[in-house]
Amino acid sequence: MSDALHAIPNGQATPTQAGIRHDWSLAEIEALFALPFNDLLFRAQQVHRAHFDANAVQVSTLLSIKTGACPEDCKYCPQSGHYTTGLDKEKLLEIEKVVEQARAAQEAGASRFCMGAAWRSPREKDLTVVMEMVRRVKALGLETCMTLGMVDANQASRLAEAGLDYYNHNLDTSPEYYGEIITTRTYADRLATLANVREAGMKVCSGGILGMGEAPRDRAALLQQLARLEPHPESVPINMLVKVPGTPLENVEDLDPIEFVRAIAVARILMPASHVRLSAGREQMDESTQALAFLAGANSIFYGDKLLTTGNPQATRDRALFDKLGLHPERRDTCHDDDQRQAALEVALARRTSQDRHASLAYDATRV
Ligand code: SAM
Ligand code: DTB
Ligand code: SF4
Repeated sequence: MSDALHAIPNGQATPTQAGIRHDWSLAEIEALFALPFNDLLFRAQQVHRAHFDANAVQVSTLLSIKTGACPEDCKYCPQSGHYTTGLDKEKLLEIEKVVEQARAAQEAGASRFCMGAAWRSPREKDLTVVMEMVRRVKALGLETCMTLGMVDANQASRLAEAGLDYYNHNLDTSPEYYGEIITTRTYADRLATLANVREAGMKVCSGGILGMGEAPRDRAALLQQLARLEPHPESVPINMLVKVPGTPLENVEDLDPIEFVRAIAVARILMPASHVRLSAGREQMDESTQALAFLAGANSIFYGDKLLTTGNPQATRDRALFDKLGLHPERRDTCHDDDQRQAALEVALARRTSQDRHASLAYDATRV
């Protein structure tokens, strides 16, 4: 076994728009969940193979760039200042430290570096620092992702202009169950941030958490909301709740792993061309469940022994799992990505220029 994950050409089919829908009804989604497991996985495999190399897995590494003391009250989160979880809070990391960690992740085989901050939303002085982090990490040749809480249109544009490829902001659960989990920001706030990210020309990473005591219908409704986003998020992280002592959800009942795999399969069918990430919770999952999740269409993971504040399988264990399953890391398709990104940025820029023009016309008109 080698020391790092090495990407090899994966022969990935170009994702097509054929069969992409945004109008799945709850009844249709619940009917997918109700299929016999083998039929559901067969269908998910067919969709997966029509859009991707079924043995290629995108590999991202996470770093918490600002930890703890968050003003939000997300009941699952060890970083919320509302709960006592024994976490050492930290200020925003120095840029050099972030670059050092990004280089290490790249050497270990990651193609994307995701930086997370425990903020409700970034403050002005923080934004200029994280923009520099983006520039420096991108200069290493890594894809960049950030999750910094809510962003308005201006903040999203500035992150995009700094070169940020992906912005992660999760819907977390269904609109109906949401109020049981978070009271300090609304579902509509989350959708507004996702719209700002999209408008700015960045790729969207959005998913949720399962195993928070939600009903089966909530899992279906979460996936319905994600599939309603147009276009679909390029990246859909499906997290299994990591139960952290001190959080209100520390004793919630475990979700059956088969139900979790079903949700991955349904996400794959609803969002055929998106990367579905088998996200948090892998450390607590056995290899068979992870293998089933890959079979159900998961094609992305977090790699490296830490998520933001909790553990993730050791890189050596993941390399052994990839070897055992014959999986390989997906190679970053730089040219394709950069072309797409450039086109999206140009559209966003043109839209902003036209909005600015309208704004100044309106202003002039009122002065006359
Ligand atoms: N503070 C920012 C925000 O929430 O918008 C970004 C960081 S936050 C930790 C990113 C995501 O991590 C959350 O939206 C949630 O989906 C996930 N997450 C947090 N704690 C988790 C846990 N204990 N188990 C699984 N996922 C978790
Ligand atoms: C996502 O959906 N999961 C990641 C990432 N996006 C930022 C975070 C998981 C956090 C798990 C708990 C922790 O380590 O603090
Ligand atoms: Fe704060 Fe994000 Fe944790 Fe919510 S999920 S408490 S916003 S760090």
